[in-house]
Amino acid sequence: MTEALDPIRHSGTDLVQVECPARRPAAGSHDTGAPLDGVALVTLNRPRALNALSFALLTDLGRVVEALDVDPAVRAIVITGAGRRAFAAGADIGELAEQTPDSLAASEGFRGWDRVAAVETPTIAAVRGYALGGGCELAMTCDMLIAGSDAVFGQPEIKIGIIPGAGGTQRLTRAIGAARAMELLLTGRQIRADEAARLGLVTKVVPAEETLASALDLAAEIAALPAGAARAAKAAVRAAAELPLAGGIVHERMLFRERFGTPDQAEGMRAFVEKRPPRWEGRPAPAGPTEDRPG
Ligand code: CO8
Repeated sequence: MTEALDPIRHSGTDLVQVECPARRPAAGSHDTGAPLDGVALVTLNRPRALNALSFALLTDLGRVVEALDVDPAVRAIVITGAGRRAFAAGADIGELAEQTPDSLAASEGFRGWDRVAAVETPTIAAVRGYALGGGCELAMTCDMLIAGSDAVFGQPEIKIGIIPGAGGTQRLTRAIGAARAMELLLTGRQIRADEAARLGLVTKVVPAEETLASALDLAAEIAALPAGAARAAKAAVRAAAELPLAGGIVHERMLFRERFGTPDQAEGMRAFVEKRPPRWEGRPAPAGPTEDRPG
């Protein structure tokens, strides 16, 4: 079970709220359903500024996801935005306007996206409304992306004289291909959920009101499976974006071998042979870096 006294893991901060375990919103009402075992919900909480990602919010977000990542009771993390209008409308432009090349180089602000990217626990973005600039970059940093039918994605930085600076040029290109990414990055054009789905940017599109419930359902499905295998699958897919094919296959083989001898591998295969449901162990301690792991 989770440690009841850790405020970061269980309620977050003013800017980044945490519900752990998350509760699934009941369809058509404001009531909440039963707690979802193993699922944490992280909510970006600046709805009046369309959840613009200030440096303070990004710092809190990094602290929160890192705390959840080492909580053995957390096996999937959903990130969403407060309110219906936005996941996040980008980095806080008021703050960005004050920056210089030197201040940005010294800033910890960039690390918010990197800290989300670095967690080993599977992450899911639940996007309603605007996911623009750094908000789109944050959604793309997650492993899966559930878009409400009202979601709007884009990298509009060119319209304010800059370019994406939190991975947008790289992750958008990997997600939808260079020619399509170029058009979106060089025009700043916003796209709606259905186009984002056609381009392969999102996992699936759902009716707007069902966005969070759908993301939580996906998280609960993943959290019910063996956590070590889920982390290994995530690490292997992530390696595909960073390694040449031959290196990626070597990495996958190493992660595959590591599963053997784990309690979950033994239990999963024994349960199959005995024709009964498996009983999964708790999550193993997060693995430290090894020479075989990329980056
Ligand atoms: N930053 C700060 N405040 C914002 C932002 C933002 N990105 N987006 C919206 N807001 C605020 C508005 O200022 C407004 O506040 P107020 O009510 O006090 O005036 C409030 O949110 C509501 O916004 P609007 O009135 O503009 O609402 P509209 O429905 O008219 O428009 C839009 C919605 C289209 C989303 C519009 O707000 C908009 O264009 N926002 C900016 C989108 C944008 O350009 N995003 C990219 C920002 S740059 C970036 O993200 C770079 C990331 C990498 C940098 C890494 C640095 C560490």
